Order: sequence, then C-alpha cells, then structure tokens
Amino acid sequence: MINKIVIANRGEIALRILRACKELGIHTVAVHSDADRDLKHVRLADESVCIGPAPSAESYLNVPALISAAEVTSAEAIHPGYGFLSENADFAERVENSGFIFIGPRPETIRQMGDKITAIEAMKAAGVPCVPGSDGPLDHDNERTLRLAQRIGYPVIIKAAGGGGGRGMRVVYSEATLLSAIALTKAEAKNAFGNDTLYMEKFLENPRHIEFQVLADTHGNAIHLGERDCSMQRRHQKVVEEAPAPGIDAETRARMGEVCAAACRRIGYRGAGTFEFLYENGEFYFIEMNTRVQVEHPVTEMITGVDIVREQIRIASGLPLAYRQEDIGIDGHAIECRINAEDPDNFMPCPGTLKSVHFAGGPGIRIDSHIYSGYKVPPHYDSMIGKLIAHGDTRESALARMRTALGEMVIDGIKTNIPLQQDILRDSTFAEGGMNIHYLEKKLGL
Ligand code: MV4
Repeated sequence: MINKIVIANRGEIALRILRACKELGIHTVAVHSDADRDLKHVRLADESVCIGPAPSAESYLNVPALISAAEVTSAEAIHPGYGFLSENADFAERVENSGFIFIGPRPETIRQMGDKITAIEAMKAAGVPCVPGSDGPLDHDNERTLRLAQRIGYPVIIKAAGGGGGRGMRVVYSEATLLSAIALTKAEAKNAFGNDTLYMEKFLENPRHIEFQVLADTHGNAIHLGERDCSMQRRHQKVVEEAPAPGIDAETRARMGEVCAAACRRIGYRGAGTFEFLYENGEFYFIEMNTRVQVEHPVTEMITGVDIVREQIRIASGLPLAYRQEDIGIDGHAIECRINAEDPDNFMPCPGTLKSVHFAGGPGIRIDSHIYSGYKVPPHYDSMIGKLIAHGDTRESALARMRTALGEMVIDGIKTNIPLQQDILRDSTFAEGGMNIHYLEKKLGL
C-alpha cells in the first residue's frame, strides 16, 4: 500500500480523502493556499504545505508547487480529488514522470476522455450505446455537414471536442441556422479551449442524466456500482443526486453496468470513473466519461457499502479490487443535497464567517463537510460547503430522512441554499421521481 499521499485539493473532498487515508494508515500531506490555512483537513493532516496565494491559478492549479510539495515531504502519491487538476492529462503525466503515483487513470486515458470525440469513438468501439451523430469531427465541407444534419434529423446539437460539462455547445432547430451556429460555436471553442474541433449529435429534448460508477484495477478487473440520477440541476450545476435512479430495474442496471465495466476492460481503464448517459424513452446514450471521483460519489457508497476513495487508493497501490461484481448489492436508496454558500433567491455566492454550525444526525444521515463554527468561507473558490446525504430502505424513507435532516441543519452567519433544498424536498413532482434535466430550471422559472 502507498504510505504517504499529497491531497491536492481543498474543502470537503480534501477532508474525505484524508479520512480514507487515516482509515488505511496512510500518512497525509495537506497542501493549501494562503486563504485556506484554517481548513479542517489542514489541521488534521500529518503535514501541511502552503503552495501559493489564494487564487487557484497560483495554488491548487500550480503544478510545480504541487510536485515540490510531494518531493519535500517524500510522499509517494498525489490524489487530485475533483475539479482543479483532476482531469488534466498533462498534470497526471508530470506527476508520473516526477516519480510519483497519480491516483487516477493513466494520463493517456484522461487525454482520450478529455477529447469528447475520441471518448465517443472508444466507447462506440467498446459497445457502449452513443447518441446518433457525426461519429467524428465536422469538416469544411458545408454540403456534407448539411446532409449529415438532415440524416440525423433536427434538432441537432453542435458540441466542442474540448468542451464537456455543458461548455461549448449549441442547439440547432433548422437547416437555415446550422452553418452560422457552427461558425459561432467554432469561434467560442477556439477561444475557450484552444481547440475548435466540433462534432454533431441528435439533440435529445427531454432526457434524464443517469451515470454509472465504475472501478477498474491494474489486473484487468472492472466492476460497476450501479447508477445515479443527476437530473436535478440548474445551469449544469447538480443540486440533488440520488441512487439508484428511479424506474431503472435490476436487469437494466446489470446490463448497462456490465456494458460500462466491459468498456473499462477493453480500454485498460484504471481507477474510479463515471459513464455519463442521457436516458430518454427507455434508451441510454453515452455522452461523456468522467475520469475522477465525483462530488456525488457518497450516494453510491451508501447503497453499495463500497468506499470509493479507499478503492481508488488501493487500485493506485497496485492491489486488486476488493470486490467482484457478485459481491455488489444495492441496499435501499440514497439522496444527496449539495449545500452551497449562496443566496437561495438569486444564486449569488455568499462567502463570510460562520457564527454557529450544527449538523443534522440520526439513522441514515451522513454529512461530508469541512465547515465548523467560526470557519470563514473564502470568496475565491466554489461555493459548495458540504453535502447532506440521506439513506433509507426505500426512496420514501430516504426522502423523509432528508426532510428531517434539512430542518435540523444550522449554518448561521451566511446565506445557504438550504431553503431551496427544502423547497425541492417538498415538491410533489420530485417526490414521484424520474424528472428530466429541465425540471428544476422550469420550477425555478428560468
Ligand atoms: C446533450 C443534450 C441533449 N442532446 N446532448 C450538457 C452537459 C454536457 N455534459 C452534455 N449536455 C447535454 N448534452 C444531446 N445529444 C443535453 C445536454 C444537457 C444536459 C445534460 C446533462 C445534464 C444537464 C443538462 C442540461 C442541459 C443540457
């Protein structure tokens, strides 16, 4: 097993990684910016290193500073968490070339999945169902592009190969606007990603966002941990996630999960990963793969009993998966509410000092959060300050526990989105389950 890990992240996920390390008897190095000296995991880590000033570009994205931190502490590995450098293939490569273990997929895999066209190509070849589309980049032949859209059928969506997570896309409803939409998206993509390669897909109008969690070791084993429904989102920010996805039966889960696990074996995937699908009219369509641990991983942990971060570390240590597929069962239902330091009326970030913090508790309640009474939420980073997760035997029981828990939460001193989460948990349509990706924005009147 790896004996010392640099936690190259902040906030709740840094604390989550620290907890997994402690449980495994692994020494920890917290790296932090000037603004993050008081983070909970920094105080709990065996060692800490300041890697730069508050702005992420000079600290959490500062590759030389991170590698130096690993060198001066004689660490063996770097865990990137999510966001920041977690899906940066060049970073993973530099970590490995400097003699450290990158806790994640091989750099080539990160690069392959970072380019959405090569990702789709690999998945299609591995038998994963994809959205009908261009099967590769759009070229300069406008007549060919127009025929392609005609064949796919309007509406179509133009996406940037370098995009993902909702950046660099444009929906086109008719032939008249196709070429101008492509020109606009191309210019935006070049500006945003330095890569103006585009592709085209059929635009699915009312899909759900369902994603499968996978784990793959370096011995050729790959398993799935079922799916999550992440359709409750606003402007590509997930708000509530749950597992399993309402209405997905065990046979469908096993079939799609095995498709994902088989694809992992085929491409030589390593570590934890997520297959993102759009789900519409009973069909799954792959759109992207995430090569990191995700914010919403706890709902999967709650229903499977698998510690995903521990498995990431075991895999990076060269150990075989601790589970075979037949060991994995689905126990009940779990829901996660993201808690953000933001104004519930206008979604503006609300950093500031927390006067008093009291967390919810009781059966089936889990809180992944780094905040405490007196903690000052800095203005420089993402506004998520924690996650409240409720597990129950049934979806109804998980919902009831979540409602109770939201009512127990005290976070005084700043505004949070807890009132919005309470509103969602009281929504009768949400209680039915199975809403599509547009539901929350429509409910909020956007
Ligand atoms: C789509 C789509 C409809 N049809 N692709 C947005 C984020 C990026 N991961 C892919 N996205 C979408 N791709 C086709 N062919 C609709 C979206 C989409 C979306 C997807 C998942 C979760 C929320 C979303 C919100 C708006 C649009």
